Order: sequence, then structure tokens, then C-alpha cells
Amino acid sequence: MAQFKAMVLALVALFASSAFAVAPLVVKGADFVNSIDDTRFQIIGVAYQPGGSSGFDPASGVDPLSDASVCLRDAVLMQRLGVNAVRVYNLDPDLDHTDCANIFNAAGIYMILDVNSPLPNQSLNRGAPWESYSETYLERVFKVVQDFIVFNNTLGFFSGNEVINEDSVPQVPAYIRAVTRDIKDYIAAHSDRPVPVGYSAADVRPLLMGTFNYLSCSLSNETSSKIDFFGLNSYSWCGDATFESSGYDVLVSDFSNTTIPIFFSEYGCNNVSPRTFTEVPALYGPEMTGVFSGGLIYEYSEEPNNYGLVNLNSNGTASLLVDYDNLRKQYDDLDIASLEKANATATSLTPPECASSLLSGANFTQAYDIPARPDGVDDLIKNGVDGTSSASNEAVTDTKPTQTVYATNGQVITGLELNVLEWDQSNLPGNNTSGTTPASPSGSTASTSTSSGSTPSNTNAAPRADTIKFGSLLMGAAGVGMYLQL
Ligand SMILES: *[C@@H]1O[C@H](CO)[C@@H](O)[C@H](O)[C@H]1NC(C)=O
Ligand SMILES: *[C@@H]1O[C@H](CO)[C@@H](O)[C@H](O)[C@H]1NC(C)=O
Ligand SMILES: *[C@@H]1O[C@H](CO)[C@@H](O)[C@H](O)[C@H]1NC(C)=O
Ligand SMILES: *[C@@H]1O[C@H](CO)[C@@H](O)[C@H](O)[C@H]1NC(C)=O
Ligand SMILES: *[C@@H]1O[C@H](CO)[C@@H](O)[C@H](O)[C@H]1NC(C)=O
Ligand SMILES: *[C@@H]1O[C@H](CO)[C@@H](O)[C@H](O)[C@H]1NC(C)=O
Ligand SMILES: *[C@@H]1O[C@H](CO)[C@@H](O)[C@H](O)[C@H]1NC(C)=O
Ligand SMILES: CC(=O)N[C@H]1CO[C@H](CO)[C@@H](O)[C@@H]1O
Ligand SMILES: CC(=O)N[C@H]1CO[C@H](CO)[C@@H](O)[C@@H]1O
Repeated sequence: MAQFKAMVLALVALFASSAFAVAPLVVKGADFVNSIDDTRFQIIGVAYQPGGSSGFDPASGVDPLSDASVCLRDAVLMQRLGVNAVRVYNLDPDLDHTDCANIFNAAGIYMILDVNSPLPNQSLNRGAPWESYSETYLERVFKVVQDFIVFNNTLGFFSGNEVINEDSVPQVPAYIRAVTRDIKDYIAAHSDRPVPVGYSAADVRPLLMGTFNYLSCSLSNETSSKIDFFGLNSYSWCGDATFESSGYDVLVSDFSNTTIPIFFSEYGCNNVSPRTFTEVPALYGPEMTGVFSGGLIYEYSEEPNNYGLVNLNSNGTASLLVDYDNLRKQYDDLDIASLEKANATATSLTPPECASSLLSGANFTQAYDIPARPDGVDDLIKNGVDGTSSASNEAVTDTKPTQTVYATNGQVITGLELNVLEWDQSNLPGNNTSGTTPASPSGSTASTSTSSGSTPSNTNAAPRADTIKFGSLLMGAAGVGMYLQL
């Protein structure tokens, strides 16, 4: 087997460069930019959290990016949907994520990773951040970072999610800048590219602009604590809202002076069900793309809080939901060429200097005194922490999901397959429609009913570990066969 593999790798080296699928993205001013061809990148994404927000259990031995068979099925369905990015919340740094990272890379899908988890000592405590800002905590954070900095399809890391809200103490923003600084210093010491680091904010309007300004301004005495991008979790567009009635117009105006990329790190209100996603053409249309860089729909899998696009059944099969079809239709209508257009004004913006005048109205510590690192953390940064991943992306050979997938009309979709993209390609709506799709059911977007939606961050979904344990990567003889297919 080792000989076969060596031979195949030699053939690959002969016929192709070592580069696979997506090229690294960089932040330039207010835009994400492709580092190879300088086109603008806008996030057309979904939150990927099979098992729900409270389904994270390291004792189970799985997390959303540890099971290649599940990732392959989901990457194929996301490719077909038209997304180019996923956000993954709860990762176990002791698991190997190489296969899943490679599958999403081959599919042309970038990853945005949260470094925290809801477990004790694995995120900042908004009531007493000085207690949780410890060497133990940062070691966990660095392990997640170390696991993913090696992959070209790692778009970035969130140093925090919704830490600042009505209940947070005024010192919290300074601690978020401290964690951001520590992650960026770790990346500078251990990665050959500056993987971006940002923050994901709750849509608490009285605190929003203060949070954004505090985290994104420039400090001459703490140059690495500035965030590289800002995500906003926003559920203000429900049903047939408009640019004005949703308050999106206010967001565009409030953020109009941004000097870093901004996007919806979660969006997709479900007060009106099924969702028709009329906010999608607005987000990717001329009123918003001057300020926003797209967003991530909450969320891929159906969980008890009812935001899913796909039902992951307990027997290992998957059923597409009407929301999947509706979102796909909206994505298919996007004008991709306009989204990729470079904007020389936006890419040359520079951040403002930090000043207390930026914080009017926010109940924050007015000074930008960023807490010093806890003892031992300098050594962690200098020496590095152990990661579990291989050294970089590798080619994917297994491209056919084994699980049955049902369309919204109940028919089985046949011929689903990963479309392995060429170097410097990312997935786009309308491409890669593998699978024979049965006729869509009549009236899939009709029959609008109203249910009581809530914002997911307030909802404690029950764990659904059964849905993420199914299957494992075929190895051995099948692996050799797949190498030979090259
Ligand atoms: C990752 O990106 C770098 C820089 O563009 C490129 O040189 C390298 O070949 C890529 N690696 C893979 C495995 O695609
Ligand atoms: C959290 O960290 C603190 C300080 O490092 C430690 O005293 C405490 O035992 C930890 N708690 C848990 C649940 O690990
Ligand atoms: C600011 O936060 C502090 C500490 O939580 C609280 O005591 C104070 O009342 C807050 N002030 C305002 C104006 O909200
Ligand atoms: C944007 O910057 C301009 C020029 O400095 C300023 O007049 C305006 O108030 C700013 N807008 C916001 C929303 O901060
Ligand atoms: C280009 O960027 C500038 C600065 O962010 C923005 O004001 C303008 O709307 C953008 N132009 C287009 C066509 O998006
Ligand atoms: C799996 O479960 C789903 C949902 O309960 C059901 O529709 C489907 O028929 C089942 N498939 C198999 C092969 O058991
Ligand atoms: C760094 O600069 C900021 C802004 O001028 C200031 O508030 C802060 O006190 C300075 N920190 C240190 C350690 O000098
Ligand atoms: C491989 C392929 O068909 N790529 C196409 C994907 O869609 C974009 C825009 O719709 C086209 O420009 C690509 O040629
Ligand atoms: C337009 C496009 O790129 N279509 C491809 C999507 O993926 C399937 C399955 O791999 C290919 O057969 C199509 O050519």
C-alpha cells in the first residue's frame, strides 16, 4: 500500500502542482481578497453545527469536523446548495480534523472556526473575564488554532462569540482584544500566512457600534489586538421584510465607515416558516455589498430550535427541507461576477486610531488597557502546542457519499458526488449540481405559517449525538482502489 501510495503521489506530482482547490484569502481594508488573483471574496455560507449548540461532548469522540463520512455527505449537499464557507462552533482540539478539512477544501468551501466551547474554562466568562483568562484556557485556544492554520481553506478564527451583551461587565472588550492578540501572536509565530482573527457579535443595538469601534481601532502599543473582521449575528429580517423594515438600512449606514470586512456571522430569522430568504438578494445586492461581505445562514442541520436546511435522520440518512430548496433558488439568482469585483477604495482603507470618542453610549472601560498575558502563555506561543492535523491540505480520493439523501418530495436523490475543484476555485451557486433531483414538490414555498421563533443563542438545543456518529472513512483495500482511480 505504501508503494502504491508513493507511486500515485509521484504521478500526482508529475501531472499537477501540489495545490488543491481553494487559494488562501487575505484581508485588505474592508474586503476579503483572493491572494492569488486579487478578486473580492464574499461569504455565501452556512453555520455547520450538527447536534445543535449544546451538542458538544468531547467524551463522545466526535465533533462536527471529525467524521469524514459525515463531512463528505454534507460537503456534497452544501456544494449543491451553492455555499463557499461554513462556520463551525464547537471543536475538540484533540480530534484529527484533516480528512474533513480536505473534503471541504476539495469542495471549494472555506472554514471559519470558533476557538471556544460552552464547557467550563473554554471561553471567556462575561461576568468575570479575569477568572477565565488563564493559561489553561489559552492552551485550548491555541490547540484549535494549531489544528487549522495549516489548511489553505481556513478563512479565519472567531476569538469570541456574543461575549458582550447586556450582562457583560465593562472590562470584557479589553479581554476580547487580549485573546485576539494572543491568537494573532501565536499565528505569527507558527504559520506562514496571517490567518485572520475576528469577533462574532450579538445584535444588541445599544452596544453594537461601541463593540465594533473598540475592537477594530488601531492601537500603537498593542498592534496585534485589533480584530481583522467583524461578524454580526442578526435575525432582524423576518418573512417578507424589506431593506428598511428589517433595519438592514440602519446597519449599512452605521457600518458605512468600516475599515475591516463585516458580514453576518449568523442570519436567517425563522418567525415565518418556511423561510423564503428574501434577505439574500438584499445582502448580495447593490445596497449592501459596498459595506457587507455576505453572511452565513443559521444553520445547516435541523435541531429542536427549527433553523435547519437539512434533517439528519437518526438512521444516518438525510432529508432536504423546503428551506434548502428555497435558499438554493435565492443563491442561484445571485450575480456572481458583481460579487467578485475588486474595489480599490475598499481595499486601501486603514483603521482609525483608538480614542474614547469612538465609544460614546457604550458602557465599556474607556481606556484601551489590554490585560497582560497570564504566566506561561509566552512559552506556549514561543514553543507551540501540539496539533492533530497533517501538514497541509491533501487530495481527496473518496468522492461518493454512502448515505441515502431524500429530496423534499421524499424521493431518493441519486448520483450525489463531490465535484473536486481545480486549484484557485471556490464553490459557487449554480455550479456543481451533482445528483439527479426529482421534480420539486408543488407549492414548496407556499403555505406560509407563523411560529414563535427565537434567537438561537437563547435556545438550549438537546444534544443529538446519534446523528453525528454515523459512518467512518473507508480505509484499506478500498483506499488503494481509490488511489488507483487517480
Ligand atoms: C496553499 O496555498 C499556497 C499559497 O498560495 C500554495 O503555494 C500551496 O500550494 C497551497 N497548498 C495546497 C495544498 O493547496
Ligand atoms: C478552571 O480554571 C481555573 C483556573 O485555571 C481552575 O482553578 C478550575 O479548576 C478550572 N475549572 C474547571 C472546571 O476545569
Ligand atoms: C455599567 O456597568 C456597570 C458594571 O456592570 C454598572 O454598575 C453600571 O450601572 C453600568 N452603567 C450604565 C450606564 O449602564
Ligand atoms: C463616517 O465618517 C464620516 C467622516 O469622518 C463622519 O462624518 C460620519 O459621521 C461617520 N459615520 C459613522 C456612521 O460613523
Ligand atoms: C467600494 O468601497 C467603498 C469603500 O468601502 C464603498 O463606499 C463603495 O460603495 C464600494 N463600491 C462598490 C461598487 O461596492
Ligand atoms: C430513515 O429515517 C427517515 C426519517 O425517519 C425515514 O424517512 C427513512 O425512510 C429511513 N430510511 C431508512 C433506510 O431506514
Ligand atoms: C495604550 O494606548 C491606549 C490608547 O492611547 C491607552 O489607553 C493605553 O493606556 C495604553 N496602554 C499602555 C499599557 O500604555
Ligand atoms: C466549473 C464551472 O462551471 N464554473 C462556473 C461556475 O459559475 C460561474 C458563475 O456562474 C461561472 O463563471 C463558472 O464558469
Ligand atoms: C457546472 C459544473 O461544474 N457542474 C459539475 C458539478 O459536479 C458534477 C459532479 O461532479 C459534474 O459532473 C458537473 O460537471
